[in-house]
Amino acid sequence: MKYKRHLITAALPYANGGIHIGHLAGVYIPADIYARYLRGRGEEVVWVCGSDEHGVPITIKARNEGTTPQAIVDRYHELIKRSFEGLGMSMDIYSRTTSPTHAQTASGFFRTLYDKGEFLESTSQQYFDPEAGIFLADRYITGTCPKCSAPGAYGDQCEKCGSSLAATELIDPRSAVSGATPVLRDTKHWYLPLDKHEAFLREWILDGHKEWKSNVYGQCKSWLDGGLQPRAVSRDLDWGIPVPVEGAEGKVLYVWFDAPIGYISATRELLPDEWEKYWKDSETHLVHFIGKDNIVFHCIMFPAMLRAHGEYILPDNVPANEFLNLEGDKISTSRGWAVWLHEYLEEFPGKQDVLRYVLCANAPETKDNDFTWRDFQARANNELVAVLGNFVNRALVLTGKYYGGRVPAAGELTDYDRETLAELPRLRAVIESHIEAFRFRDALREAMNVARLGNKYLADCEPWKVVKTDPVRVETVMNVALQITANLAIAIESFMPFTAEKIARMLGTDNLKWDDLGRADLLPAGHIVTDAPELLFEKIEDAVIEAQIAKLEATKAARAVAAEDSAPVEPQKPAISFDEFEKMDIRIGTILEAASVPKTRKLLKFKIDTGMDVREIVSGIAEHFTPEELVGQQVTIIANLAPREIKGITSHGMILMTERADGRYSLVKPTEKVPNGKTVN
Ligand code: B3M
Ligand code: ZN
Repeated sequence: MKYKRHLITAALPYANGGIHIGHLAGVYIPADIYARYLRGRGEEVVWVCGSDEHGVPITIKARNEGTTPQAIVDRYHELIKRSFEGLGMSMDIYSRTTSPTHAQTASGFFRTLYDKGEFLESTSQQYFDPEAGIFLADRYITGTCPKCSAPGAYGDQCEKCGSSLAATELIDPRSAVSGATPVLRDTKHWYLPLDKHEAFLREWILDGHKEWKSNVYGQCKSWLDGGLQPRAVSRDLDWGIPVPVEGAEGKVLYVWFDAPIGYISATRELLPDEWEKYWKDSETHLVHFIGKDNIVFHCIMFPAMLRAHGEYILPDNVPANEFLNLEGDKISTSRGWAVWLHEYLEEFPGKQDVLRYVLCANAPETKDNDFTWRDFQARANNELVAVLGNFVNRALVLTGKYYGGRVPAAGELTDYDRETLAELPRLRAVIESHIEAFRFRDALREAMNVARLGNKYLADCEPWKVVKTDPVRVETVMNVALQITANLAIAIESFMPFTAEKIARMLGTDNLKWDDLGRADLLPAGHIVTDAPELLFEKIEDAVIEAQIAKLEATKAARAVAAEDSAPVEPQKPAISFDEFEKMDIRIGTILEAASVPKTRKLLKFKIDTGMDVREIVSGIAEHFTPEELVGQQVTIIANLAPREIKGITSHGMILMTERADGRYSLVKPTEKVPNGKTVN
């Protein structure tokens, strides 16, 4: 290795929610593989992480829950820390940006840049809530979207049409804190002039780091080609690191200025006397693990900050991953569409490595990828159980059966034995080249090829048959199989540490290290291995997967209904005259018959007694009602709607109903039984 030491950072998760599989696949599992691998190679490694506890979303969550931001971050900091530990994330420290060390480090960093004149100061107009007496962050201002007229748009974005907005564009702005109409007031902020660092960043990245992943390099290039602008590094908020400048009361560091410095303060906490050699010595290899939405902050903003400060090194690589989707849809905490790590650990005890394996094998390394529970089951059963678990189990069961768990001496090796064993150092070299290029999916596949090599060797040598005719040959075969098993434990340790530990324990070894990988003499003749091996993995049944999918759908539906309860209602349609209303003939009728429409999923056809006649009406509610439960119900229909042909059936009218966000429908009907044909006015 060409570096004296390695400093690894992983994006600091916001402490306003749990960790989900998108975070793990994007950031934390790659970082853990890389850290474990380097440690396994005997390298000097420090991996820092921690909770990102400032920022507006945390204050919004606190307000919505009627509690304090500190209570929110305390809750989620603990949850995240515990979850990471449960999955074997081996960061050397998991700190937090509400720590005193961070406050001191971040404000000191700001003050250094301020004293060096690295900031621009500018006064601009921002919305102020006269009732609450505070300046309003964009998310705290709502109003009508100027682009699509939807109500409930925020000061920075309209969620209905997706437009990015400036708060001053909102029509009829309101404070989300007090409901008052906000007023524009002057406010001073400090700006990092990124444009001043543009030429340096262009040369440093576009010329100096052509080896960066193409998704990262490409995003940096488009940011730089777009031209960099000064970026505010302070905010009018009462939650965050106070700006350490006289006259800056009520102002805090912008969370994206504060948070990356969290990497530095975490290192200080971990190594009070040695942290500077990690952050200020050019022989440190600094790697940031992040998701693609953080690229600009880690490749443009933070390096500009570090350069402006002048004492720090810059990152050597930022191997950002793309996004992981879930069952074909974006992961969304607000919509409840996520698989949470803390829930997985509870519902799949002892299966940490199954999740680690699937999320690495399916990682969105170069493009967004999709996690499905069916794929999770398939990989668990067809790869972990059938390949890895099966090989280790056969090697140990046969050794137990033939030799009481004692490693037999190898006799004369055949060419095939030698070819097989020669694969081990080759696989080691391939795995190393992939990991060091941050290609963890490829590295994992090659690590699993050690197990495939073992399975093929046993299948080709058939010791269970040959033992009857040539027991001496089988001693060699089982010796080779056990050497492969020991190599496998080493090869998978970075990816599946829990399984590697189990294999090592069953092999009676606790000192296997990376540099042993590739050797054929790891288990000497006579060494004792377990003669009662435990199964490394168990099959995951359909019912388990179906329950997870049902849970996802139910959570999503519940969140949709909850969101609907607080969402702004559809704006009223343009007014109509009474005469126009008079044209509609709205009646009460009774459903006499109901049946599904063949070859359709959504349609039901009805025979409805309207008091005037019995007519056929088709309605798209087959997914929400059974025909049986509708027969006999009274309904409200628009009787004089022009007939429409639907799937070959002429529908004479429309049944009125309302739909909830989770797809539940409600019929609009009289509160007591009325004669069919009664008009509705
Ligand atoms: N808190 C996480 C995110 O954007 C953000 C990372 C900070 S790393 C310094 O999801
Ligand atoms: Zn809009």
